[in-house]
Amino acid sequence: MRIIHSEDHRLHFPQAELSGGQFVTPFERPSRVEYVLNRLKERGLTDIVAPQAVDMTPVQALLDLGYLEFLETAWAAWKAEGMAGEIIAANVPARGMHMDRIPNNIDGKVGYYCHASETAITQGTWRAALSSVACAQSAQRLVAGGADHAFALCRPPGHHATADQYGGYCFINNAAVVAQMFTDAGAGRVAVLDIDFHHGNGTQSLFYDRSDVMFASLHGAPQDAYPYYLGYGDEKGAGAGEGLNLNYPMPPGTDYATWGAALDDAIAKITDWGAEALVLSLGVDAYKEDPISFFRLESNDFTDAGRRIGGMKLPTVVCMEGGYAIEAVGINTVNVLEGLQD
Ligand code: SP5
Ligand code: ZN
Repeated sequence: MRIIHSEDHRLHFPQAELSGGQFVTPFERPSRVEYVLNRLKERGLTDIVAPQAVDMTPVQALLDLGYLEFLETAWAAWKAEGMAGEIIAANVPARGMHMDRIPNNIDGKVGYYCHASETAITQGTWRAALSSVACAQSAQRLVAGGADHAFALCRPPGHHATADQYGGYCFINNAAVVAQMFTDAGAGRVAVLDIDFHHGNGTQSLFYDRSDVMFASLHGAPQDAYPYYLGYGDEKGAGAGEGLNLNYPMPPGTDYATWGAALDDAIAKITDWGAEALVLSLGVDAYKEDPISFFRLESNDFTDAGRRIGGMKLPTVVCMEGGYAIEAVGINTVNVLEGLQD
């Protein structure tokens, strides 16, 4: 399996994450990628290449143009306003306020385009986000060209990013861009399977009313887990997309017996639907030791999950999402990839 990786992810290295009322070193940090790369090499997965240049056409087709311009220019505007620190949203439009009037003031604009203030934007965030989507796009081209699988070692991750909001450590929804590229190339049925611990609210929202992309997500129940306000089981899609959004919210303490049964159900529905291509949003934060999550998967469960997903025999683009138990992120990620290839 070819792996696509860009050093430019390092341009995004925020110093601060607002967590429990304190600024802490972000859970989503550059060394996550080093752990994955080291483990890939240990396991002989050494076909690692840099991405081709980013293609903004599908990104612009899928996402809000004002949002993209905001991401590109936010740092300069923030600094021009005299702000001393990293970009942190301090206010967001809430119940009873305007949801569609965009402030000129950068502080107001940041809140307009943000849904979770744990996530900081820094000087290099835009370029890192573009390098991440470039990795995903190069992986998509390989699979569209006939490869069984390709792994985009995306960082920053993407699945929480919507058409016009960042948050949850995500800025551009890499997996969604891949799905869009498949449909642009003529695929009538593309499935996105999201096994990150957190609900893929961004991906759900981007395809909620579409008939050509199915979205299935296994995640911590929104009553108990970020992103809190989306991811319930009764969110099934709308209009032409009715029935094509599948949420599997699960409670604290969920183990592989329960999680694997949800995975099997999602796999059966993707298969029955007749998906032609699969995008796997691969977070490994369902791991029992993850510091911000509450499932109980063991490392070998990730291998088994990879095998079950590989059993679909679909052309598959894997996009890296979350996973914060830093020493185990490489092992668990590579376990999924090895299972896929079995
Ligand atoms: C891609 C991805 O996995 N994003 C996850 C975003 C999670 N944001 C909420 C983090 C909450 C951290 N709470 C810390 C509790 C430590 N005990
Ligand atoms: Zn996650």
